[in-house]
Amino acid sequence: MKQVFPDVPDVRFEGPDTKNPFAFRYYDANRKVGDKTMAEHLRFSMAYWHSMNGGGTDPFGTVTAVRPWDSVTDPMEVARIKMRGLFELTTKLTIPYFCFHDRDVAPDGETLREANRNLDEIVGLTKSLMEEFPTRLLWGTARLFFHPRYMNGAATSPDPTVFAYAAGQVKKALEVTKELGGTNYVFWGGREGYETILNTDMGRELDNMGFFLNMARDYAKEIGFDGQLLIEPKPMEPTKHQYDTDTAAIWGFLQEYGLTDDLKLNIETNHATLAGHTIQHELHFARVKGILGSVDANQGDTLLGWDTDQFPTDLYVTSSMMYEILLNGGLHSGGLNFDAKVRRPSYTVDDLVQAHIAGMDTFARGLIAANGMIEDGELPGFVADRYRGYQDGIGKQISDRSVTFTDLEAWALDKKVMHPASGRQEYLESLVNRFL
Ligand code: XUL
Ligand code: CO
Repeated sequence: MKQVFPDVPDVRFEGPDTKNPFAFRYYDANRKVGDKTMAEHLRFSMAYWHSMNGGGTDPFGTVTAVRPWDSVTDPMEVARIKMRGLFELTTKLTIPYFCFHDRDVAPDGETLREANRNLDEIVGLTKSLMEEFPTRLLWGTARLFFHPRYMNGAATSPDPTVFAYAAGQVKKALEVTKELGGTNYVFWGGREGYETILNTDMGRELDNMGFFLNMARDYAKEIGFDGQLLIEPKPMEPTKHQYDTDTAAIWGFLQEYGLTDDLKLNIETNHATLAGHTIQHELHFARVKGILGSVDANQGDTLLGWDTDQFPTDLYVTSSMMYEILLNGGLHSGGLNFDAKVRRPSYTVDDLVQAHIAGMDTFARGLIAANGMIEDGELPGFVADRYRGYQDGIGKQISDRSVTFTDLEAWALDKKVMHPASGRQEYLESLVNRFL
């Protein structure tokens, strides 16, 4: 069969000195870092919606991207070409996984039944492509934010007919994710939030969202889907406020609605930026609560208040991410999904390929740096040592929860000077720099 991207070469590791823009300088799939290979640590994934559907549009301008299917008019034929194109590109880039929303890969329909029929045809094609290519599904999801019916949210819509439709759509998306051997399934709230509190019954909306996710979890179990369910935080955009604001807000939500055993988090770098956190904060919080599932790897622009979804090229950021991921014992069934789009002026296929290479190399370097910090031991050792007071004396009693306020007052009443050890922030920041 004719290739969709015949001009894209196989991308391979050539080392830091290569001048070849279609080679990896740092990502060396089989190189061991610690106890695993780079490929085992990093588990990269391509996002169908950006890499196949992204055209470079913005609120001021139309499509700039030039793609092989531009002259094809039949939407089902375009869908077939793009899916084949995705398998080709991931294979040439040695990206082992991809992710998709239901409506990314096949045209919508007048009814849910019609949309499902279109989806089934493309799922059939995808299964046969999986026999021909090594690419596998990291996660599937449902697009519950694009169609006008979802203007007020899906599970949090004030309109129960929209809630019902969304449930039907997620049911099907879970089925096809299972059929394609998906390792995870993602819930991203999209418009689960509000534009104004003036028209919003927040209590009912949150309860409905909790019920919706309980039904989704139950249905996943009913059909024997053994992948991990993931929920993705984002504080705003497209709506003014989204309930899944950040990792900590979701942790509270999962506890209230009885979902902590079954849902973990898919954490996105740019969403952390929008929430006013570093991505390290978000990954760290999820790690200590045991809910770090997967990562949408991109980067935002700290000077802009929107979700720019840029390819990750900031070495400092990827190092801090890989530090948390290594301390988490890896991503397990999750991966690093490039939920990232090329800039509007980067309109060629070469730009798309080189953007993925840049992201993969930046994470490879981040992995090496983070592994260096952990093997060196000074940084994690400093943190452990900072809390050593909790190992004996009054600290041990506090750790054992064997004291009351009255006991602590009695202990403190006549103590004169309490001067904690230095936090040594500047020293630690320069320590991190040694590994970059
Ligand atoms: C939107 C976003 C989504 C989710 C999947 O900001 O990140 O693409 O990752 O719905
Ligand atoms: Co995302």
